[in-house]
Amino acid sequence: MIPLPTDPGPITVKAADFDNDRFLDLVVTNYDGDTTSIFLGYGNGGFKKQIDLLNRPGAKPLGIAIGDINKNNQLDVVVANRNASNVGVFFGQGHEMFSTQTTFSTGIGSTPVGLALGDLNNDNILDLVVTDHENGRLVVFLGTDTGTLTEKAVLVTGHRAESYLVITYDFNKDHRLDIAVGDGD
Ligand SMILES: [Ca+2]
Ligand SMILES: [Ca+2]
Ligand SMILES: [Ca+2]
Repeated sequence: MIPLPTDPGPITVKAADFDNDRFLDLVVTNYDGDTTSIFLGYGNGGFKKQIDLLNRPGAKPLGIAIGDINKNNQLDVVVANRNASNVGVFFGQGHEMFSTQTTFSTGIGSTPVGLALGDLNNDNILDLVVTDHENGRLVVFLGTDTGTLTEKAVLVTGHRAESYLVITYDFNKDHRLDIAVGDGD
């Protein structure tokens, strides 16, 4: 194992090829550091420079979803800012650059933790599902081709569910994505 230095409190890690060099890269949310870090992979198990993206102080970034939200052929990073009650999007700009964070509220008092991207309404634009851990809710956002997320629905999982992980998948093969959510911590 090769240790990678991160900001304090690394909590979630996901892999994707952000710079289109066919080597997988890593994105890490640093819960205590209120940052999101990207490590670009060499392909030999090594990683080169770290890109540090700033969440708001105290935001406590947690879950991560990766996809091309605004359809510019650059992967974007969506982060659940648990204590800021929003999701933040860092838009990929190419050349190892990302935008500053654009936030979308998940509701006053909400505690967003888990994220899943998928095209829920079959318009060829990614949509976002967010688990609201403490309140037993799922918040569904529909995407637009400009990268804006519009809140579409709030689904209730129940207060005791304490849902965290969420995925989208076409479970019943009707060509419409379904949502599955894991209960509990
Ligand atoms: Ca790469
Ligand atoms: Ca993009
Ligand atoms: Ca869609």
